[in-house]
Amino acid sequence: MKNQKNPIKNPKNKQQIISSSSKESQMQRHLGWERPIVGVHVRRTDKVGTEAACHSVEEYMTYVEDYYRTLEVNGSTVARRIFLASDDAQVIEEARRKYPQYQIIGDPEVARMASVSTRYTDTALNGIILDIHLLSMSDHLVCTFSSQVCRVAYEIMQTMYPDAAHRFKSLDDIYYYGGQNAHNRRVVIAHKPRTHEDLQLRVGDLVSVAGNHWDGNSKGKNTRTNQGGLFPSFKVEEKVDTAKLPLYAGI
Ligand SMILES: Nc1nc2c(ncn2[C@@H]2O[C@H](COP(=O)(O)OP(=O)(O)OP(=O)(O)O)[C@@H](O)[C@H]2O)c(=O)[nH]1
Ligand SMILES: [Mg+2]
Repeated sequence: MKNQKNPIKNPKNKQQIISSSSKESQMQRHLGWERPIVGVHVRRTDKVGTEAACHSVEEYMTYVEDYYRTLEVNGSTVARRIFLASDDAQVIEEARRKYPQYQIIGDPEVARMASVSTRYTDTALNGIILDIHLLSMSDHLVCTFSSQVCRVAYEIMQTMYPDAAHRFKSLDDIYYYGGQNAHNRRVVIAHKPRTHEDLQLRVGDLVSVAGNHWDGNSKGKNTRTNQGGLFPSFKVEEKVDTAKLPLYAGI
C-alpha cells in the first residue's frame, strides 16, 4: 500500500518520471542547450513605462559578459551562450544581430505568442511554461525582478542548489515574494522634498516601499500623509513586525 502511494517507488510513475526527464533532455539537445548558459529575461510590451522602466539589450548583455569574464579569471576560454526569453520577438532578433559572438537560444515565435493580444491562448501558456523552465535551468539569471516571470524562474532555481542567492542580476527590483506581507520602513531621519517627486518625511513615519531605484533613492508611500514619491533610502529602516507564536509547553 505504502509503496503504491510513493510516486518514485511505484513502477508506473517511475516510468513517467523517466520519460519526462528524457523528453526534457531531448528538448535541450534540440535547442542546442549546453552549459554554462545564462538565462536572460527581457520583459517589454505592457510592462514598460507603466510598471517598469525599459532596459536596453546592451544593459542586460553587460551583466552577461561580466558573468563569463568572471568564469574566465582562471585563464580558460568559455563559449558565450544565452537563453533569451521575452514577450517581444524583436528583442531576440536584435540580440542575434548585435551579438553574433553569442550562441543565442530563444524562439521568436514563442515571444510573438506572448504579445498582449495572444498571451491568453493555450499555445502561449505552453510558451511561458517552457520559458520559465529553461530560465530556471540556466546557471545564472539576468533580468528584472519587477517581473513575476523572472522571480518564479529564480524561485524554481533555488530548489536546485543549497543556495542560489548569487546566481542572478536584477536590473531593477530586489527579490520579493509576490503577495508577501508589507515590509514597511520607519523614518529615522526627516526629509524635506528636493523636487516635486520627493516625499516629505517626519521621524517615526511609516513608509510602504514599492521599489529600490538603485541610485540612492527608493519609491514609496508615506502612510501618514498618503503621499507617494521618492526618498533617500538611508533615511528609513526596516520595521520588524513580531507575532506571538504558541510555546508548545508540553513538548
Ligand atoms: N513566453 C513568454 N511569455 C512572457 C514572457 N514575459 C512575459 N510573458 C507573458 O506576459 C505575462 C506576464 O505575466 P505576469 O504574471 O503579469 O508578470 P509580470 O507582468 O511580468 O509581473 P507582475 O504583473 O508584477 O506580476 C505572462 O503570463 C506571459 O503571458 C516571456 O519571456 N516569455
Ligand atoms: Mg503583469
